[in-house]
Amino acid sequence: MIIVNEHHASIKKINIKILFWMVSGLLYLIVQNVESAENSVKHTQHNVEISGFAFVPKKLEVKPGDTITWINKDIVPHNIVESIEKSVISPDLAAGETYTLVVKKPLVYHCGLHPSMKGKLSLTLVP
Ligand SMILES: [Cu+2]
Repeated sequence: MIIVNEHHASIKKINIKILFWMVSGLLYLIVQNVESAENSVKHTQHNVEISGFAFVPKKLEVKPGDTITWINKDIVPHNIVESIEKSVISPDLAAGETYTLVVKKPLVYHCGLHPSMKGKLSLTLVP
């Protein structure tokens, strides 16, 4: 009787081990798939020129993870302030200076030094 019980116990142990490895393998495959799906999304670099007291282009459709670089082509400083919370995005950019941001969410913005200068980044949903 004791021998039979031990035999059953060892089979259970082996089954639990097999189950553990199967679950681990499955999780690994799921993680790999999610990672490759994320890597297959092409991120784009966009430039926004600050020129003639305006953001050019004023509106831009971007994907999460895209990079935006603002380039100040004016001779006066400008900056970028998020318009809803009024949170400062960039420091003052002197003539020729740039500021780069990786987009994570839509952005409605203006220049804190010249509030009539407005811009918008809207997000395109990635399929
Ligand atoms: Cu400005």
